[in-house]
Amino acid sequence: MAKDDEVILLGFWPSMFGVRPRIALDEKEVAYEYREEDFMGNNKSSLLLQMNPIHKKIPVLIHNGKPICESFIAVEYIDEVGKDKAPLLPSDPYERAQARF
Ligand SMILES: N[C@@H](CCC(=O)N[C@@H](CS)C(=O)NCC(=O)O)C(=O)O
Repeated sequence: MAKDDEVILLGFWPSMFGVRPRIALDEKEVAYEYREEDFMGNNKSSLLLQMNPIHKKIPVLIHNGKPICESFIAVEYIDEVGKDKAPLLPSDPYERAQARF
């Protein structure tokens, strides 16, 4: 991701799904804004509903205004966009399949 890109992550602290893209962003040393969702108060943000209208779930990665939903899809997206730094998946197709599993 380019230095001036806007990266926002919608999350919920107890969620292991939410931790996946956070680890990926940290590995790639991407600066991002983390926004905590208020699921305890049953109060989803309008940004979450707008960015993930189908499942209304976190995590949602928002890259320059465009949403990427589903934790593993977000991890792969972060890996592809930042392919010059700290690869997250093996280069070998079989090992990559194993890692995805
Ligand atoms: N398959 C999804 C699962 C995401 C998920 O289940 N998120 C939960 C938090 S752990 C959520 O947003 N729940 C809100 C709800 O169900 O209303 C992923 O990997 O991102």
